[in-house]
Amino acid sequence: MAVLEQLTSQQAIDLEDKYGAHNYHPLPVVLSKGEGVYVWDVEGKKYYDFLSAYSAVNQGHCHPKIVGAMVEQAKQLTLTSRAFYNDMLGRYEKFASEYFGFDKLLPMNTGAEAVETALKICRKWAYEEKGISENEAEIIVCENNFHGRTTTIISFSNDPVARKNFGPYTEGFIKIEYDNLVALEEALKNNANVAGFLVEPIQGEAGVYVPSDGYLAAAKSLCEQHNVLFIADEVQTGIARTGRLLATCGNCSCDDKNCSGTPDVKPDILILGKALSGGAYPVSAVLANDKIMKVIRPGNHGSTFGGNPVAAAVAIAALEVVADEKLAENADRLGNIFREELSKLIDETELVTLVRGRGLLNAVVINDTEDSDTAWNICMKLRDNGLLAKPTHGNIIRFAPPLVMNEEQLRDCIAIIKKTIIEYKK
Ligand code: IF1
Repeated sequence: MAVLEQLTSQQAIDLEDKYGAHNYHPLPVVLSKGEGVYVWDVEGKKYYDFLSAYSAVNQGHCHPKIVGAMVEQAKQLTLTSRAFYNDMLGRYEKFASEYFGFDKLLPMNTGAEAVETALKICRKWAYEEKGISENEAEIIVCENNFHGRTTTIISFSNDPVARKNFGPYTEGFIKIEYDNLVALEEALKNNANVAGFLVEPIQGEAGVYVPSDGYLAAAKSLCEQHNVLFIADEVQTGIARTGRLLATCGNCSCDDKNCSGTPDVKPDILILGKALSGGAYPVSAVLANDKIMKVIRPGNHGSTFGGNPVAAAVAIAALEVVADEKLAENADRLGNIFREELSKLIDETELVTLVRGRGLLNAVVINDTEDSDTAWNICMKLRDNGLLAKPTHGNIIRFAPPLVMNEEQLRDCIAIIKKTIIEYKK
């Protein structure tokens, strides 16, 4: 079989099974085309995408402005490495730093790399600015976190599947319960060497856990009181996904500073990824002000592809799309409709116990045990009905469409989801 000849779905699945490491268990659908809120499988069937590549495709599949920027730059200059300057990186760093309201940006490629970068900056700041003894820094993290899959990051994970048999583990992390200010205050009071607090504004993989109102603001305040850096991992919640530019800080261009009523919480270190490129290219970044970012000096950190000209061009275009198309406002408005309509299922079927989320990052909790396959089977029926979604943990289905969706498309999807769940028979 010629490598690029047309495949059937089964042929594509068989190839991955035979020649690919089995590090995923995908829903059995083989996609070959994407446009806006839609994807098509190799047999030509059309689906609504309700995962958006885990919130990387916020701007919609193959957005013409983003793809156009990528193609134009790729024809000009793709990669210089940081051994030399190029004419795109500085422009991107200025644009993005001002866009999010920080002094500086350190460009990387994947979310996990950006998280690792933030941890390194936090530790170095602790030793050189806070005066913690070298190799004694502690960083507070939350139970049920997801920050990526590197050895250091899984060292502070409590997911046995992500962690077991990957030791020995990196030290220097204190785990506390998410959304628990007493636990955070205790950890800050009882540990003299705390450098930072790393937190997801909403715990995505854990099941779209939205913390109590005021949690993030109070947590930031506790960090300030103890001279500890507040590090926000907005890889999944950022870039308009939750109905604001960031789940922590609106930086809204619109007059109403808190369009979704959530107070602004400015992180000391902001971690971005995924939709920073609109899903067109691996782009991640760490942003901070000079008093923190100054600890990084030549030779401390870097990456061959970090901040390359194509990444720079793509990220500028992706962020311009978010502002031009008012994606945060759209996510906020459509998210309210989604939760209002799906919550009606709680009274219509025993299968649904809860609907939660912010903006267009939502989850439906299925009335079954974590180890049941009910959520998976519902997602298989959703696939048959033309909508793609996937469970996060056992009984929780995440629903996260591209933010370019319009109300008519959303209501069409709500009807598909409702019909599928109501008609589902175990
Ligand atoms: C997979 C999960 C989501 C993230 C946050 C950092 C990263 C992620 C808050 C790392 C990545 C991705 C990874 C992907 C599936 C997806 C995921 F299910 F794994 F947990 F979204 F919830 N911080 N999340 O969500 O970014 O290195 O992947 O670019 O690994 O299966 P990355």
